[in-house]
Amino acid sequence: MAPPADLREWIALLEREGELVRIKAEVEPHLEVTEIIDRTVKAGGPALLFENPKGSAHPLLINQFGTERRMCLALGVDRLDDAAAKLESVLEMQPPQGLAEKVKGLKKLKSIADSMPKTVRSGPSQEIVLQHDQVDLDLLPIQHCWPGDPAPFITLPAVITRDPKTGTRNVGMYRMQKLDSKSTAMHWQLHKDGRMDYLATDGRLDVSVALGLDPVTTYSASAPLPKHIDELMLAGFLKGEPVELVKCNTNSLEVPANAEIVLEGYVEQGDLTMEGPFGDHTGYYSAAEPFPVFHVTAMTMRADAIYPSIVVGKPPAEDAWLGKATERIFLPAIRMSVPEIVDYDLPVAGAFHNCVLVAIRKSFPGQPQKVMHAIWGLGLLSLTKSVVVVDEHVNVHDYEEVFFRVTANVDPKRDVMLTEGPLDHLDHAPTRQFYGGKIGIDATHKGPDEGTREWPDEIVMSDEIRLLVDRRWREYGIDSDAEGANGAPARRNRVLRQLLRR
Ligand SMILES: Cc1cc2nc3c(=O)[nH]c(=O)nc-3n(C[C@H](O)[C@H](O)[C@H](O)COP(=O)(O)O)c2cc1C
Ligand SMILES: [Mn+2]
Repeated sequence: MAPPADLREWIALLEREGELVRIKAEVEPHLEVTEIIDRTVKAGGPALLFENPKGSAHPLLINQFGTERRMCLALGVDRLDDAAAKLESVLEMQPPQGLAEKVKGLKKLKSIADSMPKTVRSGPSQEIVLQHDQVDLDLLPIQHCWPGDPAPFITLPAVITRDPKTGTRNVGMYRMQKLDSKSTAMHWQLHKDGRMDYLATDGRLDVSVALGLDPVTTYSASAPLPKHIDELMLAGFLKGEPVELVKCNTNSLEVPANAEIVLEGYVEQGDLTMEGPFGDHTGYYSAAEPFPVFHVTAMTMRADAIYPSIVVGKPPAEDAWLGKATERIFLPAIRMSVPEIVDYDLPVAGAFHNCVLVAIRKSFPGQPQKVMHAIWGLGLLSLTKSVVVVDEHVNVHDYEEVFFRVTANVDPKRDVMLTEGPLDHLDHAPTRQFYGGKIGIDATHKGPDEGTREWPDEIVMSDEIRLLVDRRWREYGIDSDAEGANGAPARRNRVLRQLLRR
């Protein structure tokens, strides 16, 4: 099933699948939506379309990505790993042998060629054009998310810039604090590509912001691609068709033709404002800091445009599944440079940058430490504060099992590595912002070649008896979710429950 072509198709799909509730009651975008959505997300509830947000004629869509099922529907896959598999098949391409393989190879290459965005003459995102004096952010139901926030924030934007030197496009998701009816702050954190584009100009940088896209393109804005790769190409690849773009009216950029709303404008060197505090995905308020001012020179939209939003806060929040999609989709790319990685998990409660659990196929001493260093050197994963390494047969998504391995297999003096390096912009724990301690825990089995005693055998039931009990299970009349060859369904449920636990 192809992913939805625009936000409206997406809403229709959610509705058909029983995944969306329309709310007719007038609801206040100031805090009230947050409390509703926080309860809904934490209960695994549906996407919500607020049809009458107070003070705006535009409906507000929220929680479109709030469950694993919806994230899969968004990407048009049955499992998030299926999206990764598609990428893996391209990354792992080998020189083809024989005609059949050559044809298959060409198909894969075509899927890459078809991923490039293409410019079209017109699109619904420009049905209405408000320029200069007509620009009015007050038209939108921008949410004031948390009590300590100083203003409303646009929370689900795709922010588009071009590198002034190379011309490469970048699309990122960066919150935007509303300053007045024609400007916002632009929260480009220290390690992000948008900020690099900003720093590379000595004057003005054109910026356009797309709101209300098809879900794959929205997701792609949050994906941590290397700087030289256009996120719209990833979107095109995952969608299986190119993202269509239209030229902006008041700056040099192009924006998705299918957007609900577009803000065109610019930022300028030296033009900064205090941004924040903001109730952030760390579960705490991130401190007020200076960030560039985004001046809006045009606001274009569809007639009856729908405004998209998301609330981050104490995990788990809606962004959990955007993060999980990235975790899955990037695994094949990570394996390209760290092939011993079998699987990994970024716990939602660890706000993604605080903790990585990684299972490796170990074949030499020091390999867990090699993998820790590799993670601390890989893209935005380099900001990870703690890395836990386990053996390949450990299920890293089962946090109780990881806890078991860490407590059982670790000699703290031998297996804990403390080091230091760059930390996430939002990490409030280190003494100094951006830089501090890191911990690596080697919870793998060790053996004499690593200078330890003989490692004991793990307790495992024989296959013969397990199969026998599988076969006879119903006969015992015990019933329960322990049913199944190896308790897999029970374990999966447990993992899901953990994810949702506060
Ligand atoms: C809901 C949501 C809000 C985000 N807000 C910000 C933000 O305000 N500032 C920021 O630098 N990154 C933010 N991020 C993370 C970036 O979108 C992410 O790191 C992305 O890779 C940035 O794109 P870039 O790598 O092209 O810079 C947010 C992510 C999500 C899912
Ligand atoms: Mn980027």
